Amino acid sequence: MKNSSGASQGTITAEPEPIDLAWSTTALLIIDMQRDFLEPGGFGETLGNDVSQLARAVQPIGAVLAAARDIGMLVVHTREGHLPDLSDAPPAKIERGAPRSRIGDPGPMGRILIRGEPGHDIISELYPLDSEIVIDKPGKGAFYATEMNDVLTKYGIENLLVCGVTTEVCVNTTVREANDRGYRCVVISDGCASYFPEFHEMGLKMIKAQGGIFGWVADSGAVLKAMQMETSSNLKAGASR
Ligand code: TIU
Repeated sequence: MKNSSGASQGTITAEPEPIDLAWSTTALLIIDMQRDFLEPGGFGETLGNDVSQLARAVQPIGAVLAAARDIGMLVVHTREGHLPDLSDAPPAKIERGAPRSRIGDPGPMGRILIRGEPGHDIISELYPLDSEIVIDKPGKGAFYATEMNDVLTKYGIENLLVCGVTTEVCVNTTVREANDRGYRCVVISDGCASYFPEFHEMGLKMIKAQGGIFGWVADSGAVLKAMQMETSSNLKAGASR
């Protein structure tokens, strides 16, 4: 479907209300789908979590990622992690709690939450293409101490389809940062997961409450339905990237 200015767009059935998005100004933002959070022996497990709770988000994200690739939508992946010398890791983060291993300690997937280590990498099912953008972030929010805003501005992005892990930590922090910077965020409910199912539910409710105080929430089926009304030629023919 084309909007009045000729750009291809779709309407996503979302809460608190449907939202119309022009695909050329929309990016798919996949937060921290890293082995360190989803696989045994990584950062998530050292914090005492059951990492199997996050597996449910993989298939829905994979489906939306395939559709985004098909219509030529900008795809941005993020990874939480730190430099090998830990110079970007605040002591207050390293020292937090009583984990079995701390950030930078050796583990079965290399040093915990350190850039370049096997555990820091994105899971194979959602591995970025060379043409896609990967942003490394030291914090929970994807805008803090990263090039995120510059990259999105360069590509003319105004809207974000947001998914990844965990719902109430890095997804929520990033959506709040994005919302304050003027982006419309649609969070893909089944494309997010938490180690705590109740936090997942509340994390989504916090986003869509009060008329969508931080953004919109839609499931992957609704997002796919809106995207698949596009033919790949529609967007690719008009795409400048
Ligand atoms: N611990 C937890 O739930 N999450 C994080 O530490 N990082 C992200 O959410 N990516």
